[in-house]
Amino acid sequence: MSQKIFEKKDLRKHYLDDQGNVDYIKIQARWEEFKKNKVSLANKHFTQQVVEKAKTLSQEDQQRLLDIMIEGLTYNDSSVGIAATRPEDYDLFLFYLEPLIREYHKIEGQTKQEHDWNIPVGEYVLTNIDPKLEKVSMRARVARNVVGYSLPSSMDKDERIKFENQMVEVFEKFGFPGKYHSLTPGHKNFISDQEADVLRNKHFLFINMTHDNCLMSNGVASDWPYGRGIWISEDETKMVWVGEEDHLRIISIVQGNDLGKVDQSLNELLTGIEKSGLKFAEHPTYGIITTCPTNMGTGKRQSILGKFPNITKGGKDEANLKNIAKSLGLQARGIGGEHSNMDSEGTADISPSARFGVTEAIVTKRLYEGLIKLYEIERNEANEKQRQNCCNTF
Ligand code: CIR
Repeated sequence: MSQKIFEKKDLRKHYLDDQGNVDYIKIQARWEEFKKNKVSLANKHFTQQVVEKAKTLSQEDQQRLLDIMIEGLTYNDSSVGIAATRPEDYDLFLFYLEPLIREYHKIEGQTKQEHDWNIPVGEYVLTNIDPKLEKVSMRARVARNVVGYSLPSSMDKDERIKFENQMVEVFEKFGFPGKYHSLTPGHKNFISDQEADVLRNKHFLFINMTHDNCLMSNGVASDWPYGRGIWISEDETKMVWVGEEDHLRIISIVQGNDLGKVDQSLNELLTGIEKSGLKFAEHPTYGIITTCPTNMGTGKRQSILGKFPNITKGGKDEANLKNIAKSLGLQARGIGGEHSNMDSEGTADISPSARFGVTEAIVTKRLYEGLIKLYEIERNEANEKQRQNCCNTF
């Protein structure tokens, strides 16, 4: 039986008193209940001091505070459980969010996000790791939110449509040949569900967000599919998601073996969008402002799709790859992104975990250095398997 998915506007009512004000007793009771199982960062950092400080805010701001943690209050399997509602949340609620951001990004002492896109072409070449890595799907993306709009978790339908239309104007004149595909019913660039699925099968377009409990509960998926779409360059190497977890996810996909080339392509696209006059939300300390605190800093995620049949034992032991990747500062996900599965060849999307306190250039370096070690482990596992097979024949 399919599970009913609830929306933010219904969920938040559980944490209000009879007058419609935020009820901290109800919130704390829920967090305590969850502590028996899994403790999200939103839960862990909602201390008594945070409650006391929160009570000094206006009721309007207290309602916002409830909104930013509604996902964590709803689902016991959230690991972070936070979705910011507007860029200012990272100032107003810093008394709650700062320790959480520090813990997630392992920040010690004072750190200020710096940017550096000076990523050399010809230095991080995958065939130097393994000659078989000649034609690899390499991806990089940055998350961006535009100043002047609420973040996706608290946009209303009109604001989503207005933002999408502003982006269509950018795409029409920013100088890259390509096409915008809109999921908004009645939009001049509308595409059908079938056409959208073709783009999903190519791993270009994001999923139907209403299928994701987290995104439904925190309001990011509200008003689906209004204001959502994707711009794709003619050669299908550059893309922009509009209206997913952040206003924009700016993406480059390159088939090849030089990690620097994907960065070059991504930076061209990002610069093109910036030159069109959009101003991206940025925090003086925490860098690029994103809906999920996990993406703060560079907002950059860079990955390759690699095959790890030996570490994953033919795709049956995804956890082994995830654990090894983690120990190397990498994340391993399925081919369809977070929460998706790997195939029988152990095909996984591998990226560095670091987003904050590293520059864009360091993200690429970390990916390359992590891959050197990961492929070495894969080769060792293959050799070990071969050795066992050989001995078993006697
Ligand atoms: C959680 O808290 O478990 C989810 N909201 C996912 C956190 C991972 N990051 C993300 O979606 N950008």
